[in-house]
Parts: sequence; C-alpha cells; structure tokens
Amino acid sequence: MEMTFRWYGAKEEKITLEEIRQIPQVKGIVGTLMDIPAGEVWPKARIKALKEEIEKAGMTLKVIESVNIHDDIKIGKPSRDKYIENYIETIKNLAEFGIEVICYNFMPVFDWVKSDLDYHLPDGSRTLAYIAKDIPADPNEIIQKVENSSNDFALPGWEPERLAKVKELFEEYKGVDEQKLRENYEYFLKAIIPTCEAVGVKMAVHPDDPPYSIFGLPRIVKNRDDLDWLCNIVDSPYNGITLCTGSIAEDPANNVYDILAEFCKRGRIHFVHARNIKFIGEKDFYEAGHESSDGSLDMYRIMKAMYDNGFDGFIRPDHGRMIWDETGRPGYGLYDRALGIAYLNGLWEAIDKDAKTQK
Ligand code: CS2
Ligand code: MN
Repeated sequence: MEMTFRWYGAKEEKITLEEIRQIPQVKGIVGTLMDIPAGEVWPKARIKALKEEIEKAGMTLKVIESVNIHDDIKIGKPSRDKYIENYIETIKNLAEFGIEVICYNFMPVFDWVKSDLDYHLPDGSRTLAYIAKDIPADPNEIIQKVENSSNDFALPGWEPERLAKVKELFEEYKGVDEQKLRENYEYFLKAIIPTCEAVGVKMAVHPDDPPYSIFGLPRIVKNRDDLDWLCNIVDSPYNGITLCTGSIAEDPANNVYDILAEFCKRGRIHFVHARNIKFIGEKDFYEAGHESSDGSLDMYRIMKAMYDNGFDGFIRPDHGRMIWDETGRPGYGLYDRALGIAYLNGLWEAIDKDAKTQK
C-alpha cells in the first residue's frame, strides 16, 4: 500500500507541497492538470514540469486524478474518435513520465453531486452532505448552488465552461440510456486499453457518486455487477478500478467490504479512496471524519478486506471535513485529510503486525 494525497497544483491550491510532505508516510502526490479541458491532449512539457515540482519537494507523481472523458465519447457522437485519439495521446505522454495509474469516471454531465458543501456538524466542523430532498429538480439550480458554496475554488469535474452548456448537454444525452452508455463505454475501453498495456499505465474507474441515477441520467458504475461487467468487457489488469469506499457505500445495498475483497483478489483495484460516511436517512448522508465511530462504515473492516486480499496499490484519504477554522476547497482541506491518513496508517500497521504475529 502506498499512501498518497490529492493536490490540485500550485496555482489552484492554498496547501503547499511542503506541508503535504510532513504528513506521516505520504510518499506520493495524486496530481492533475485542472485547467486542461476534457478532450484535449495533456502536453508533455506540463506533465514534466508537474513531476519535477513534486519530486523537488521530495515526493513522487505516479497517480493522476482525473483525465476527464469528453461527453462526446459518453454520448457516442462521431467526433468521439478524435477525442479518443487525444486520450490515447495523453496516456502515452503520462507514461513517458512514469505515471502508473489514471483515475477517471464515466458519469454523464456531472462528476459527483452533493446537496450541501458546507453542512455543519455538532462539533463545529463542516462537511459535504447529500440530502435527497435538497437536490433541486432542475440541474441548473444545483450548479448554481454548488458554485455559490465552492469558496471560489475550482471544483474537480465541475468545469464552468462545460456546465455552462448544461441544457444542450441534457438534450444530447436524451437518446442515451444505460444500454447505450455501456456500449459507448465498451467502445472507449476497447480503443484505449491496448495502449495502456503497451505503455504500462493502469486505468482505474471511480464509481458513480452517488451510485444511482439522478436528474434522469444513466449511471453504469454503481455496484458489484457493474464492476464485474466492466472487468469482463476488457479482461486486462490495465482495465481496473478506483474503489471509493464512500461513493460505493452511498447505496446501502452495496456491500463495500465484499466488493473490496472480491476485486482486490481479482487484482483489479489499483487505487483506493478511503472515506467514511454517516447515514442520516435511508440514503441521506454526510461525509464523516475517517474513524469508524464517526460514521456508518467500519474502516477497520475496509482496511482488513484490502490487506487480506493482497492490495498493493495506491490509497488516499478521500474528502475531509473542514476543521480548526480552515477554509478552502470543500472536501479538500489539509487537516482532516491528514488526520485521516494517520488513522488509516494506524489501522494498517495494526492489521499487518497482527497478521505477522499469527504466522
Ligand atoms: C470525487 C471525484 O473522489 C473524489 O474526490 O469527488 O471528483 C473524483 O475525483 C472523480 O470522479 C474521478 O474521476
Ligand atoms: Mn472518491
């Protein structure tokens, strides 16, 4: 297991690489080039500069989150071939600089959706929440709501240029049901995985967040059977998964422990986002601190399922709460994510020592 931390780049962050370096056991940065629009090739010079900046600070860049997929690919428009070619070019460019894993998602229009980015907890911390009755019926309203509470930080997957065209996007997705979206996903994977195999970059899809349909849009990476489908459609370790514990568990029907165990055993989980959520209604929840006792997930069982099934990929804490008066990009403060790391490392050490003394 290699502990990492997501960082958006010096121009996009208050948090510095020097600060991240001091979090115990963080060896690597999960990097991105946030300003490059979906569909465009990531230039080698930019990747090189990012890698050098991170290495200069004493860490490595082996994981990218995300290289976003142009909607034309998901919709299946004729222009998709051009965008797929660009994606392949980006994979090759990233490989040249030692990138091992690309985290991405295959969700139409929206990346993640939450009803609140500033949900107050009794201890004074603030967090992200999903309360179904607070999700407006009109997607334009959720865009407004999210943008208003983003503290002026660009949010991953919520690119304003793209979401400005949300009406048109929704029109274009009208003919795309789950079946069609699956066909388009298969087309994409079959086109890119041979390159991934050739250059040694593993693709790792992030589950849908939330893992069910919203705004009438199709969603196809939402449970065990969807993950099984995608692993079989291109049966290669280069076609893998980012298992985001918080996202997959947002549907109480999903058993996150079994899913982790099965796909770690199958060698398909290359990256884990470890996060706890606290259910406050049937499907309503807020993003809790990482500790088991703070949320509805048993983080010990999560780490143990990974350990027992041979996980040797990258992990990062997922979203954290805002604590100690920190302000910044919702979900991506320094302090609570650092606490999450110390806790996850502690669980891992205990599980590891326990396993070794039992031998
Ligand atoms: C999510 C996503 O895990 C997360 O932080 O909020 O933004 C995630 O990065 C993407 O869905 C991966 O492509
Ligand atoms: Mn995640």
